[in-house]
This record gives sequence, structure tokens and C-alpha cells, in this order.
Amino acid sequence: MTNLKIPKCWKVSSKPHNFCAGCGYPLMYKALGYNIDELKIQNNTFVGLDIGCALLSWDFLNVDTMQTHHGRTIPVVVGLKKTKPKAVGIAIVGDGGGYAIGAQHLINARMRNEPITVIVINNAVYGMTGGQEAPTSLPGQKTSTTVAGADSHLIQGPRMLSEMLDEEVYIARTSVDNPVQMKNYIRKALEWQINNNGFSLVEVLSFCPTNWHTDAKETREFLNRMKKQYPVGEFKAAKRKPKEDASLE
Ligand SMILES: Cc1ncc(C[n+]2csc(CCOP(=O)(O)OP(=O)(O)O)c2C)c(N)n1
Repeated sequence: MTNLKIPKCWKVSSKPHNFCAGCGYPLMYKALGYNIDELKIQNNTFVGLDIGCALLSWDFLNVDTMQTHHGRTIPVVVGLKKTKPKAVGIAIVGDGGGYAIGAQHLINARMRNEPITVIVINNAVYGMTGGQEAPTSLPGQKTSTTVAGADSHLIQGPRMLSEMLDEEVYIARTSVDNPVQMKNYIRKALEWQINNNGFSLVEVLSFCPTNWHTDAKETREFLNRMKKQYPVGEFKAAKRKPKEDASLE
């Protein structure tokens, strides 16, 4: 029998999947699936899917999933985690859901150190609705709402969230063209939630050839352009000593 190297928690009956050809989401799911297998958390994991292309993956893995309005997945996963504190809660959102319409939820989940893992798929556009400008669109990027080129915000989610507080969290950025790093960072984020009962986030720079209107070579080049604006790496993994409160002296 052919040894298909797919994760054990992969839902075979839901394939072929619903994503566009060349999309990066399935690559992230492979990395997430291997980690769910290795950590043996398949029966104890729930995944919240934001509206956006994430919704296409409600049955991608054999785990419990739920779907919410655009931008609302993070508070729903926070709420579920409160009812099931021993479960592993994962919120999967696009860059629009995480950094625009749902930004308040992301900021407050991080401020409160909610024990969930957020995976932000950053494809530099609003993918599901036809490639509109997102807060992550690159300078000059042509999108369906910026035909002359985006006047970009270049929102730096991981840096902003890591610098907000000294409190210990795990925050990293990776990209779908580096599967080993992607799997490693997602693993660390899940372990952080499980072992430290704290907040973790991995931003994944991802392909969207459908809305970028790119061929295979141009898709790789666009992702490399994204990496220049959005550096990959771990933003905050180490414990910092709390600052002394001068007012108490
Ligand atoms: C409350 C609400 N507002 C707007 C929409 C319309 N909507 C659906 S998906 C989407 C964009 C999603 O973009 P992003 O979060 O970047 O995810 P992607 O599709 O790129 O993965 C929008 C605006 C909605 N479904 N719900």
C-alpha cells in the first residue's frame, strides 16, 4: 500500500478540498494536522473558523469545528475554552478578520492572556470576497478595490501584539513555503497553550494566486515581497522579569 504521508487527523472523505488551486491554507492544515497527531489532542481540540476562506475548511480535519461571523472567531473560541478549560482551542482567521474587523477581539484576547491559539492566515487581501484591499496589502498592490495600487497600512500584527504587554505569550510569524518552520512554530504555539495556559499566535504568510492574479513563479515572488515587509521569526517566546512598581516604594 502506498504510504500517503498525510496527518492521521486528516479527514480523507472531505477531499478534494474546497480551496482554490495554489492556495496556502491546505499547507497550513498539513502542519497543524501533524502537530495535532504528535500532541495526541485530536479528540480534545476545537477549531473556530472565521468567515473568510477559513470557512472552506470546516471538515478539513477530523476535529470539532465551529464557524462564526467575520472577525468573531476569537471571542467564540475564548468562550468555548472557558466552558472546556482542558480542551485545546484554535481560532483560524484571515488577516482581514484578525487585523481589521476582528482586531478588537484579538487585542483583548491577548491583553487578557486568554489560553487559546490564534492562527492568522495573511494573504494580503480579503480572499473570500474577491481580493479587496486588506490592512496587510503591500504598497502599490493592485486589488479589486485599489486598482491604481494600495496605499498600504502594513499592519504588523505580531509585533504590535508582542509589544503590548510584558506578560509572557508565544507569538511568531512563518510562511507556507517553509513547512518545517511552520510546523515548528505551530507546535510551540499549541504547547504554549497546553503547558502555560496562555495566549499564543502564529501569523502564516500564505499564497493567494487567485486574487493576486499570479502564475506559479509570480506567486513565489509575491510571497517573497511579503516576507520583506513582514519578517518571519519568533517575536516573544522568553519570559521577561516583571517591572517593579515604583509607586509602591
Ligand atoms: C460581519 C461580517 N462582515 C462582513 C462579511 C463579509 N466578508 C466575508 S469574508 C470577508 C473577507 C475575509 O477576508 P480575510 O479575513 O482576510 O480572510 P481570507 O478570505 O483572505 O482568508 C468579508 C468582508 C461577513 N461575512 N460578516
